[in-house]
Amino acid sequence: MLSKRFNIPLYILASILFGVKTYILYRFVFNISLDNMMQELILFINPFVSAFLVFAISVWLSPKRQMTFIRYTSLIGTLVLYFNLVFYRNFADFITIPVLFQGSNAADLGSSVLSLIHVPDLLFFLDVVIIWYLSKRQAPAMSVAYKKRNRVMALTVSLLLLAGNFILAEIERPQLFQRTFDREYLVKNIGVFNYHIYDIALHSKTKAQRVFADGNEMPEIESYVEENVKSDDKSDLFGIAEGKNLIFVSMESLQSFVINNTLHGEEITPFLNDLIGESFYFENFYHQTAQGKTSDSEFLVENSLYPLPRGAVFFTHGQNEYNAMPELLGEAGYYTSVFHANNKSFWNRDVMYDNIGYDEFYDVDSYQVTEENSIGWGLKDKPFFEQSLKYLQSIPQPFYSKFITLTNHYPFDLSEEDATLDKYDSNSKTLNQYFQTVRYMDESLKDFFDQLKTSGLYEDSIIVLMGDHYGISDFHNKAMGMYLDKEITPYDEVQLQRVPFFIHIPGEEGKVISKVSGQIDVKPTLLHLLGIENSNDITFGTDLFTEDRKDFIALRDGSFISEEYIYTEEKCYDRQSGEVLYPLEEEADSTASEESSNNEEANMCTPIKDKVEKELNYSDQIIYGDLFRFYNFDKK
Ligand code: GP9
Ligand code: MN
Repeated sequence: MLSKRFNIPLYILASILFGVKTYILYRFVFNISLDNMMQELILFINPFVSAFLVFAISVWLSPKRQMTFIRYTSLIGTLVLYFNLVFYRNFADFITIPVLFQGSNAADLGSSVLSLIHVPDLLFFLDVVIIWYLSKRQAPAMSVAYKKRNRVMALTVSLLLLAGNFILAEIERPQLFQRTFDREYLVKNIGVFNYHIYDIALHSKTKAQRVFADGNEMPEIESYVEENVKSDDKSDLFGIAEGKNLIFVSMESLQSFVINNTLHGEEITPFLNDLIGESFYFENFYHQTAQGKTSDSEFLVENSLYPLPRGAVFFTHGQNEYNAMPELLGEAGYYTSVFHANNKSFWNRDVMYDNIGYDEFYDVDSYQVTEENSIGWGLKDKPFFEQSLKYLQSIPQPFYSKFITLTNHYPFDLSEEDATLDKYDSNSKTLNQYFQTVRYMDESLKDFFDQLKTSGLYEDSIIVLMGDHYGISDFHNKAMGMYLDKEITPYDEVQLQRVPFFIHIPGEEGKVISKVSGQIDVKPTLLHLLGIENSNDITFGTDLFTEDRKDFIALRDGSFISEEYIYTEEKCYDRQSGEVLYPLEEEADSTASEESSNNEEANMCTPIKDKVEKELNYSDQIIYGDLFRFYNFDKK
């Protein structure tokens, strides 16, 4: 009747009703943050796109079946939405396949499920009732034997809509699918149904790679690690911080080039510069992250394994077996926690943290976040540290606590009153603002140290500070070149991947350490200082205080840095001078003969390059195959 009068085919009516309902759910039940008009637009479009995509399939069916199809699609679709709604009420998150089958979560939900179902929810099924009524009572009038032309038309329209939605999503969040950093982002951009399809695909792929692994891969990897990475040496510093609290601060987007450097004649990081004098400071320390950004740096630190070449390992392999720091420290009697004022599901942290043995995750819900105390990504670093302190004082000691800062994140926005350094003046707004947020972070760290001192926690703790990854990409090379007063070559790009790494042990004298080092080395180094024996571990990094160390740092793209060389983009450079050693300029174009100094054998980077490839590949195998489930870390 309804659709007759307006002459709307039932599948279109069903799509509209379902779309409206989904949109209401997105907008008013799921707490989806919308930062700009584009996001609003995408969120508005995607419910209708997905609904139309499915309901439009009905045009290919016989008139009678059409009605059945539309009826059940509407019912099943509503149930899927409703399950998500109930799940969301409890977990403020979207269902993933692993979570659905994860015992503890299901049990959590089971006990409280009744309290999550509300009577007004019945309204949620209103459109299903309408569709059932129309499809039963008005079937003869509403069933249409669609002509082939109309069928093809419906299919074309649904695919075009889908493509349009995906294109907008890609513009809004580049590499959405490869990065898969947050379920909320996925739902926001492609809708809850496409998100489920994606989740199922990702899950099946991960499962398949796991299925083909049987543990036979491990001995080869083990002997590689034994020969190339491990060292039996213990430095004088072994156990120097035994029983102390470990406070780890992940400094968002902080690169080393700002350390001991100035802007407009002023120090950019006065606090950190002073801290160098009282800490072990590693001036040639590299981040080794890829698409998983902060989460990749966390993965490196906790496991001393490499993150993956694509995607965020936190997301794609958050359920693997690991032998991570929180677990090891937990066994040694530590209470382990993470402090980070962002959504717990960002980077799938809730799942990963639980899996690697963290006792507690103080996420955004543990903080008072207001309009005044936030900027950009959320709570500013100063109130973040301030508000964290009460928790830190209340947890059992010794503890391992990781703090993840946020203010120095792209696009590096800061309000006037928080800025204590003038902007830089170049063609890059990003770089211009970066110095201000870096300074703000430096001040927040100073405050944090003061708070640790007044609270009495300082003396019993060691404090580790690390830059998580670059903040200024090579996209800003021109402005960066202007600031550093040189032209940025691929060699400099590698050198710009240095991030600050401080180990501050109260009472210990400071020392600047120049050896080449990286995030892969953090776990063995910290365990060494805390006096924790971990001889069966499989790691690709080594303790930074022992002499007998693996002599290169591999970046995730296959570039590497050794004491002598830097290799990147198929060129081998002298690390100190930056001079190209291979291939040699004058011969680069000539047809090199066998004897030429430009054959591969003359490339002094080749031996390490081969090792780097091997090592990255072993690390990937461990993750893709979930190989640690076959490995006994307690043997001997
Ligand atoms: C988000 C924070 C920043 O929670 O870790 O993420 P990033 O984009 O740097 O990975
Ligand atoms: Mn980061």
